[in-house]
Amino acid sequence: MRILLIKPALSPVFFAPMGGDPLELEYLASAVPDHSVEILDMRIDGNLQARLEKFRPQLVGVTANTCDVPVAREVIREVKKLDRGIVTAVGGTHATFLPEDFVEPAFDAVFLGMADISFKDFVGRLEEGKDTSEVNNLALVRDGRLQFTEPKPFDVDLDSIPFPARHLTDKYRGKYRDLTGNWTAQVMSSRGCPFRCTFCSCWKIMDGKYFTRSPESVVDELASLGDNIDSVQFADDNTLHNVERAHRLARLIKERKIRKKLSMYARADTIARHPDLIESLKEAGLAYLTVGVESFREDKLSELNKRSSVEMNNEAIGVLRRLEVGNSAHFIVNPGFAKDDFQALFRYVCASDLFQPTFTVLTPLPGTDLYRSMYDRLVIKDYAYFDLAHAVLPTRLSRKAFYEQMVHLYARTYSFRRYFRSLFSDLRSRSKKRGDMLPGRVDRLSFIKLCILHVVGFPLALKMRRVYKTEPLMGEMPASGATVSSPSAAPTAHP
Ligand code: B12
Ligand code: SF4
Repeated sequence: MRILLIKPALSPVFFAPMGGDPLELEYLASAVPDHSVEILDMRIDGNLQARLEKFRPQLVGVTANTCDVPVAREVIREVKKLDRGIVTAVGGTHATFLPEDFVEPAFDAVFLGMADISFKDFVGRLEEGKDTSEVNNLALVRDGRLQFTEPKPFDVDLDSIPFPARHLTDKYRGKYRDLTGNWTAQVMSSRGCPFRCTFCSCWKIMDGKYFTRSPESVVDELASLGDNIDSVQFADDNTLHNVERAHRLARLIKERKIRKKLSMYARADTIARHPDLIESLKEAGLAYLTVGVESFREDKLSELNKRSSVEMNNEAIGVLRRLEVGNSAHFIVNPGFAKDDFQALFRYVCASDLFQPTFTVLTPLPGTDLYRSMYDRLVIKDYAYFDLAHAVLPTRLSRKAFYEQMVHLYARTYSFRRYFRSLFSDLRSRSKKRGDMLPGRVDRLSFIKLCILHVVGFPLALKMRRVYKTEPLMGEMPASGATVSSPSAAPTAHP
């Protein structure tokens, strides 16, 4: 069977830069090795028509996060327009939580949750001309409604899943770069997370369970990556939760002399409690840790059910600084922020010597507890805006002032003034030759990179400053026509 798997283009309102390779599609392709599969990454190659005409697929699948939904729907409509006989499918986070958003004639099947097994079964049955309603974890679009198949909880040994079919995206590899320009690959070493943060859908996708691969299997995969790949991003929700496993992973990477720049997600409490683990990972190539600091206020951390504390966050930041591990602290900006809150956040960033923080806007993503509790307060219901950069909830400041504060926060955080100040204080501390001298700011960007960031960031800042003018606030028709479904109407992936 000829199968085309599509990563949709970024929506025109999206702010963040393009990420890495479409790991979900590489995994799906590896689940059906006996079929002819192609991957079209429309973030890079927009010529869908040409690919459809050349490859003549019998099955087309598209993946979609919530912010991709409007574009993904357009893609599938175009496919069906060309040939109604092509079977179409959608999967990914959004499909898992709100499958009813794909009830339209262009879609044939919606995949719920992890699809490593269900996709293989689906393709097998299609090939044999059998009814696909026997396949688990599907919502089939029939006669304008969803027909759910038997749900089956994910209980797969991750080591038994074949490595992702990366050869299918090799043609794009030069475009998959990390923030410092290295060629990257994504590697999944675990799925799910045992924590229960209210704003996060990761734990919901896996029904609250945490699955891990053995360090041996992960290291085998790392070793299989070509020399052209310098950097590896762990596409996990919580890479280091099992500390013993993480220690073993670090040991094996060193033993097998694998030299890649590694970047991972980690919780602050794990970093604070296990500095020895971070040290060992650093020796193994850990170059960058993304840390969910989320807030500088205790009450907000507990509101988000983060099960961490400001003290823990501070300790983690201290560990990373002492061990000289590059990091990005993630903060959540609440749409209810007043000017003072923005200022307090900036002061915390400065006091903690954070040089590459990321600020995202609190967004009720489908599937999260927040979505259920905040649904009625949404002021933007166009999915394209669920990219964590737009405020889809009401802002306390005027919307113009809110985005100005966001731009201001980024501008001050990444300012030349901060750069030179910290450089100067490093030099001063060095010249004093103090015995307890702290290492320099490891996450401080080089001057050249900071200049590039300013050049790239300038148009983005302008766009953000003006975004309030074009936002589809409630009461107006969203441009994309793909709007939020109510949580009560939403069947869960595993009812
Ligand atoms: C790594 C990662 C990234 C990477 C790249 C991911 C990629 N592959 O391109 C980067 C850093 C670039 C990224 C960016 C973003 N991300 Co992200 N990311 C993740 C993370 C941690 C892992 C994703 C992953 O690769 N998992 C491993 C693969 C194998 O699993 P999978 O993606 O679930 O795919 C399986 C199934 O879903 C299914 N499936 C998926 N697609 C399809 C398609 C078909 C046809 C079929 C049959 C099946 C199927 O089969 C796959 C194999 O079992 C997830 C968390 C999570 N648990 O999903 C968040 C997550 C997906 N990201 C999220 C968000 C919000 C974003 C951003 C908007 C953040 C931002 N502002 O930059 C952007 C969106 C970019 C975009 N336009 O799509 C949210 C999405 C929530 C939502 N409802 O939209 C998640 C769930 C995290 C969260 N906060 O809850 N992300
Ligand atoms: S935010 Fe992080 S710690 Fe919290 S549930 Fe999601 S992945 Fe786990």
